[in-house]
Amino acid sequence: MNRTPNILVTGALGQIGSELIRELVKKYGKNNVLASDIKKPFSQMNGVDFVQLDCLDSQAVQKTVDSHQINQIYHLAALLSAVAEANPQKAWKVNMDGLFNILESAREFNCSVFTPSSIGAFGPSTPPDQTPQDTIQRPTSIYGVTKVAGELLCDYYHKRFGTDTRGVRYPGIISNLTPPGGGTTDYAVDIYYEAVKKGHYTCFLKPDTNLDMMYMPDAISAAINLMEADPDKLFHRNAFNVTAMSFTPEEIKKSIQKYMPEFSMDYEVDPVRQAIADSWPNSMNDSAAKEEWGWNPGYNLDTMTRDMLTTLKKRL
Ligand code: NAD
Ligand code: AKB
Repeated sequence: MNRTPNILVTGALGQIGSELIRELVKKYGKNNVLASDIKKPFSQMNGVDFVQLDCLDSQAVQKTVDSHQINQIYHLAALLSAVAEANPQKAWKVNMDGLFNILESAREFNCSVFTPSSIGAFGPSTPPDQTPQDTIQRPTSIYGVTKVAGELLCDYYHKRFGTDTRGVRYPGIISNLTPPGGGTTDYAVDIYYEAVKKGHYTCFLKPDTNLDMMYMPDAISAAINLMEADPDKLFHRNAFNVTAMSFTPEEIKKSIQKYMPEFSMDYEVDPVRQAIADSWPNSMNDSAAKEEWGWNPGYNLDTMTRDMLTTLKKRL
């Protein structure tokens, strides 16, 4: 981007938004970042401006973008896979109508837009190993349906109106600041909290369920680096496969046991989340992101485990 970004983040109080805001403020300064969410924040957000904004209210979205002279939007407001499956009608509204309202304001006020897609955009007929960038996308969860439709809608706005839309297909994100919002990959966050608090975790996915994952610092740099990438180099826009590691519950257990040998785990499988996980890839191929904008994750399972346990032991 040539312009100084004046950024709006929707869903800013969620797992990713709460950490993205910090990095955006570090990079662009407080005066260039406006946080928003349908909820109110519990505390002052270190002086960052906050506006309560429901993405389903198109006029409020338009007014916010206009009055704050926004020229870049990170649209994170959404319902995640497990929550979405419990209320598909609401998931369609939030994930689709919310995105539509953001894209319409972006078109009108000439904003660039980052919208995360997910490994959820793939389904059981997708090649599960080294899942290619361009491949079959027939997801079976409502979350996945909205993610594929969202990718297509963002590409449409780029092609039809020239709106600068960009996105990644995130894997499960692991972090220690804000708890995850109700997804299928949440076990890989919960396990660290329970390891530190109780030395034991009961996992809701089967021991051999392989899924792509990523530590939060890499997820944040993926978003910011993609938004800063030279548009001429972007052949794909919505959305790039990005991954940092792929593991099963048994493998993350062993990784924790390297640092906490007494840690134990058992299983009580949740059939809804297991079915969703079984429909997602085991591991994605993210070479397009590497080639087109230099994607390069910094953490693997071992370095992430060390950092998660050190941070949580200090805090809990
Ligand atoms: P989250 O559930 O933690 O946060 C979402 C936020 O959106 C919440 O704070 C919620 O209050 C807000 N919200 C809900 N409805 C809203 C509305 N109508 N208007 C405004 N705000 C509303 O989610 P997250 O994990 O931070 O995910 C952000 C984005 O990244 C989503 O699009 C999600 O699908 C995607 N993603 C996340 C992961 C992950 O592992 N966290 C993985 C893949 C993709
Ligand atoms: C979920 O499990 O719903 C998210 C995701 C991978 O999209 N964490």
